[in-house]
Amino acid sequence: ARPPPPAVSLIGVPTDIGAGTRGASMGPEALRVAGIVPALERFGIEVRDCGNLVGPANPQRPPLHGFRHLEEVTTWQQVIHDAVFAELQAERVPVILGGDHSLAIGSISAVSRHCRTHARKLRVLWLDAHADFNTAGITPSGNLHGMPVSCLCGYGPAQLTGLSGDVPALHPDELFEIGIRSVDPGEQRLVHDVGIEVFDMRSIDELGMREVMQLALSGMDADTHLHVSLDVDFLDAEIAPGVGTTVRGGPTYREAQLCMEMIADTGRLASLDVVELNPALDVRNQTAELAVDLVESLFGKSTLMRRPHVLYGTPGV
Ligand code: EXY
Ligand code: MN
Ligand code: MN
Ligand code: MN
Repeated sequence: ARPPPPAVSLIGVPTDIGAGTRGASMGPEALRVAGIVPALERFGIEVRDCGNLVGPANPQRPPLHGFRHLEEVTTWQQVIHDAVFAELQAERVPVILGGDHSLAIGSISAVSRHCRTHARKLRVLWLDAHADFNTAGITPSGNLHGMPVSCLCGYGPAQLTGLSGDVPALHPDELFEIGIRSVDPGEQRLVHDVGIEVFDMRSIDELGMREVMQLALSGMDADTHLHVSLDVDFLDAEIAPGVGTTVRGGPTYREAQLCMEMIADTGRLASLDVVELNPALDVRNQTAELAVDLVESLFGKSTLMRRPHVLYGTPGV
């Protein structure tokens, strides 16, 4: 049977310091306005809204040595790491309301530290249009929201790679990227050389979302901590206009729902980032409302009372 509903802690991260376009700093409030608290409470989940973290303002400076705002981003990540780690240690499920995607350096570093402390296995699903695997040497923009995965895997400045207390915070074999359809030339080479498992849109077209998710969720067990990093630009731009870096050709509403439902079926979701929502670009808060819909599915909303699923085993076995 499904485990009892988890206790959730919402942590707002109102910053756009790692992005090229301003506005993601308003994301946490837009998700609250879209009803994220009652949406979760409806399932019997105890929700604590921890409010918003506080960090440096966006200085809007040009890149320096391949990074924009490295010092300010670093300060944010330390604050995020500490807040997320505290909720995990209290046996709560942190849901981080972004904020640009650089925040995942802090949140996943905390998850990694927590897993190490409790001898748990880590699985990260990175749902995104982008690989987010740039480095200072290859980035076309200097924006740190294009670099969180490389930093977590140990490719980046020490102040960002070392937050978990161990480098790398995330091993490539703990990570699956899904929905990818925009990778810069130097980034393509690095993703290939490091051996990141990427289910790009072509894989979803060819295999279907169901098989992709079976592969991405296979091999988990009762000791696995599943972290989902949901960049709302994962979604097709037609249904999710409220993001700064839209790329056409993303998952449809139903494909995205199936993705979330299959994650919920594992019963292993233990932490979540919802990032890159940009209310300044949204239309009547529809992207925030869509994100809340998907979060409901992630926490187990389903149309029917289906038979409780067991964990996904190895495909074909
Ligand atoms: N790859 C591009 C860059 O590094 O500038 C765009 C990155 C966008 C990152 C978004 C949030 O996922
Ligand atoms: Mn835990
Ligand atoms: Mn991203
Ligand atoms: Mn993205």
